[in-house]
Amino acid sequence: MNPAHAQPHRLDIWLEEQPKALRHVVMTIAGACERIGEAAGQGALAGLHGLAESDNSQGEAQKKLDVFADEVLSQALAGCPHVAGWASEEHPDPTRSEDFGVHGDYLVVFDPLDGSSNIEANISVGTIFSILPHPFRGTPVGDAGFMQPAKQQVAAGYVLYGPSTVMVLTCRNGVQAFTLDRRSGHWLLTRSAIQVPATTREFAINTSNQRFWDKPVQRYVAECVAGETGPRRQDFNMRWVASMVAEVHRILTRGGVFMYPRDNKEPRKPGRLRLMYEAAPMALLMQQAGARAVTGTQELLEIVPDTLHQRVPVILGSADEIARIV
Ligand code: AFP
Repeated sequence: MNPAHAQPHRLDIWLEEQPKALRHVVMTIAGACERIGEAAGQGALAGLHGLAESDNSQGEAQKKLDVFADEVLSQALAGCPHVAGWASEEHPDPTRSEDFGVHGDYLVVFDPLDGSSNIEANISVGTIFSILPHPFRGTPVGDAGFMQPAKQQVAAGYVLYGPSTVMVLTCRNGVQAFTLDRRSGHWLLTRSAIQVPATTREFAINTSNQRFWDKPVQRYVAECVAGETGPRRQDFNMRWVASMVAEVHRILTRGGVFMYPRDNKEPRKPGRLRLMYEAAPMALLMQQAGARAVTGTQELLEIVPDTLHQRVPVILGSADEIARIV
C-alpha cells in the first residue's frame, strides 16, 4: 500500500477532528490495548494462561491475563493528563488519578479482558471501554462522578483480540473500525460509518439458561428455532462465543441479535452483564450504528447507574428484531 495514501487512515490522524484531550485518552487506551493484544497473541508463551491467585471485586476468580490487562490499562491511564479517574471490573471502587484527579477532563470505565473464560481455548477476547466527562472538573473526582447514564458517554468502544486486533470506536460520530498493523504499529481505518442491518436471521443466546428466561424471550427464541415451519416463516441460525466483544463484532459485521436477558437463575442478579463497562459502551456503539440496545423494558442508554458493578439484562442488535422482542 502506498504509505502516503495510508496516512489519513491512521487512528491518530483520524482523531484530529476530536478535542485534543479526547484524542490523547483514546490513543492512551489504544497503546495499552496494543500491549494487551501482544500478550494475548503470545498465548501460552507469555506465561499468562491460567488463574491468578486472586478474586476480583465481585468474588470471581481472576485469570493472569485479566490482572495483566488491568495493570497495563491502569498504569497507562494514570499517566494521561486528561484522565481524572478510572474504574475497572477488577476493582471494587474507582481510582482517582493522583496527578490529574482535579483537572483531568474525562473518566474511563473498562472491562480489561472480556470473555476471559476463552483465553486458554485460544478464542477471541477483548477490552471494552467507556469514556465519560469529569462532571465536576476543577474539583477532585469522587465515586459519585462515575454514576452517569450511558447516554453521557463522549466515546466508547472495544478492542477485539482475535485473528487480527481491531479497535471499534465511536466518538458519537458513527462507528469505525481500526485494525492494528502489526508491522508498522499503527491502527489503520478498515471500516467506517458501520451500520447494522435492521433485519437478521441470526441470534446469540446461551440456551442452557432457557428454563430461567422470562416468557417473551422464551417465545422469541422458540419462534426463531421453529424456523420455516413457525410464525416467522424463515430459518434462523444461532451462535454463542461467550465473549460479548466477539458477538458484538459479528453483529457490527453482518447484523444479528445478542441476548443475555433477565433470568431467575440467581434472583438477586437481574442480569449477568455489567452496565457501566459492558452494556453501556456496546449500547452507544449500537445506537451509532443504527441498531438498538435494551434491557427488555428500557433503553440501556437511559439507565442511571446505582452502583459501579450493577448488572443489567442486555438485548442488542438489529433494530427490527429488537423492536419485536420489546
Ligand atoms: P468472562 O469474562 O467471565 O468470561 O465473561 C464473559 C461475559 O461477561 C460475556 O462476554 C459473555 O457474553 C458472557 O459473559 C458469557 O456468559 P456465559 O458463560 O454464562 O455464557
